[in-house]
Amino acid sequence: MTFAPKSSIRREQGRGGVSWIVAEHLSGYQLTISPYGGQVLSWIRPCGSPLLFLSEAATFEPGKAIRGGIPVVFPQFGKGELPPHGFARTALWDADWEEVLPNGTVSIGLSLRPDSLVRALWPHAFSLQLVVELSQRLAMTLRVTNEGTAPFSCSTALHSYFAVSDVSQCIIRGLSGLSYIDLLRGREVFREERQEVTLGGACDRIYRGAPSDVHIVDPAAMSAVRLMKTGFEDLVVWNPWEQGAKSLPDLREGAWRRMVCVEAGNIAVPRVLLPSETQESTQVLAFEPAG
Ligand code: TA6
Repeated sequence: MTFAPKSSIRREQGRGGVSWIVAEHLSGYQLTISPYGGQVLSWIRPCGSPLLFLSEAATFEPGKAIRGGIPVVFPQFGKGELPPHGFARTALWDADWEEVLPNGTVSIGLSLRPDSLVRALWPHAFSLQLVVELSQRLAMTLRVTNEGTAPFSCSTALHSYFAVSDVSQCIIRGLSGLSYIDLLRGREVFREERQEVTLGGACDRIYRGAPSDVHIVDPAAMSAVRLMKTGFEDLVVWNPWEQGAKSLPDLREGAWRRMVCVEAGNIAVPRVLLPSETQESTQVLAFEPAG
């Protein structure tokens, strides 16, 4: 008698007193999501190799962001009137469904609506929905709805931390010809001429009008992650490098070398949502061997 592999989903006691959602697809890919922040914490290949970086020094305390995985950025990107990258990543989301679909895809729906604390911070009626689907790919759909009677402006992003052997060897393909805002050079705008973008030091760039398809290549691992996006205009490439990492207490010494952030988002030009309007954005990640 042969047993066909099946997908599964369960709850596990996570850190910070939160119950984590742990899913395994019949292909062997695994996923962990924390309702705190609506945050994917891990995405692991069938062989056990993690494709996302999660800091070993990450804090799992109320009010603090978890460094790693795929934080959800809303309604503000970066620093501003609200906490850095907004309040969605430090809020407790509702888990609306956790199920295995007939085709074996694991589907998880999370949502966030403003509580009194959030309304005091940001007086707009909104709802966020994040749908995460694990098959041999990791698909995420982020929906922002204006539930109020007046327009509001917001930025959104999926702040993905990718695990790499050595960021100084990492190659990002698909950005050539784009203009980018360089946050390390006074937000000046430059043009990317390289077919293959490599990082030789600290990098904090917002590539504008980025294509729907880019590759993050880890030559040492002979592998790549393909990032496919819709409804996200920009891509941020970030690594603090050695000096910048020293100001991040939730990043172990030297850990900066094993991560690179490539973040799909609507950042350079925040989106205005009219009453009842929904903005839908998707990101699909797929592992690919890369010779
Ligand atoms: O993603 C780029 C960025 O905005 C950088 O400027 C850096 O601040 C990074 O986000 C990390 O932000 P965090 O608030 O998670 O430490």
